[in-house]
Amino acid sequence: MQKKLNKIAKDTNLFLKKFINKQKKSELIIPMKYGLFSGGKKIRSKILIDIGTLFDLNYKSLIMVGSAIECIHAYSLIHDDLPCMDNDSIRRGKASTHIKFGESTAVLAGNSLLTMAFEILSNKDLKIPEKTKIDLINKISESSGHLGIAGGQYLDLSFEHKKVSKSKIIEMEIKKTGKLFSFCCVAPLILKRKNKKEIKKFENIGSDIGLLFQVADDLIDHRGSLFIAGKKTAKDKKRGKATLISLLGYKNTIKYANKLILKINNKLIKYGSKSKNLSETLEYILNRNK
Ligand code: GRG
Repeated sequence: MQKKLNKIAKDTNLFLKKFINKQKKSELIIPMKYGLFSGGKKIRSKILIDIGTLFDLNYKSLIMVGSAIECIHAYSLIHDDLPCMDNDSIRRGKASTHIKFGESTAVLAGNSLLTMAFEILSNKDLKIPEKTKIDLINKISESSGHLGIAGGQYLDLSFEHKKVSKSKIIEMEIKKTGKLFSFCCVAPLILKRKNKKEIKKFENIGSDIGLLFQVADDLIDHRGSLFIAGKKTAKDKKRGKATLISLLGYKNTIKYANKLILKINNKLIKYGSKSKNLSETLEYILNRNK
């Protein structure tokens, strides 16, 4: 698993470096690269490739789509660390982008990474029909906006120090984290021009993967260490964050996560051995320590 993840991370970074190097230079390139290349597991690209494997899709196109996803992900992390959001000074074991370059630069580098995702998906080297490009851009925009990452982040901040129901926590986590995973799961079906019903099915699988990912992230915060996680831990309790652990307790949260894995795997049975990579990724997501 780690070997496959490393290869995907290497290929994604290579594409992104070439893409950025082809552009005219600007002062924002250095903080953008800092946010984009300062580590990162590239787990979203791995999910995209795993689902792409179910449909025998071209690896190079998937790496390009994955690179767009990683730009949005890097943007969300830069903004998440800002003082007006989660106010974190360490990310991936290094100083957060705003600590290194200042707040206004971090905001602008983040915005530039968001728009770079659209540049990647609309660029001529991505050799897919125009209609498919538009559908991909439409879906990734929806996943990032008020019904997706930004909306989820809003809920996350507004729930601090409040008693929040399980369904509200799940809604927040699916938006904040799940929507981008849903895009990873749906993009291969858009590339294959699959019908709406099939797309919906994979959108739901993505929501469950996102939920699993977020639960695992909360578990790391609960029991992890800064040295291994590369970011401060034990923050959620201090900040009064609404998480499933705060509501269900540690053991029940692990049970909940295992049930999610079972649910996702059951939906993949029809793909036989082709779904092995994805099942492996799900185990990795739950058992990771960073
Ligand atoms: C609209 C894109 C956008 C952002 C603005 C700040 C914000 C709104 C949203 C924050 C969303 C967020 C940071 C969700 C948490 C998701 C999460 C657990 C991220 C950690 O992902 P990893 O572990 O990170 O994959 P690495 O470092 O491996 O890349």
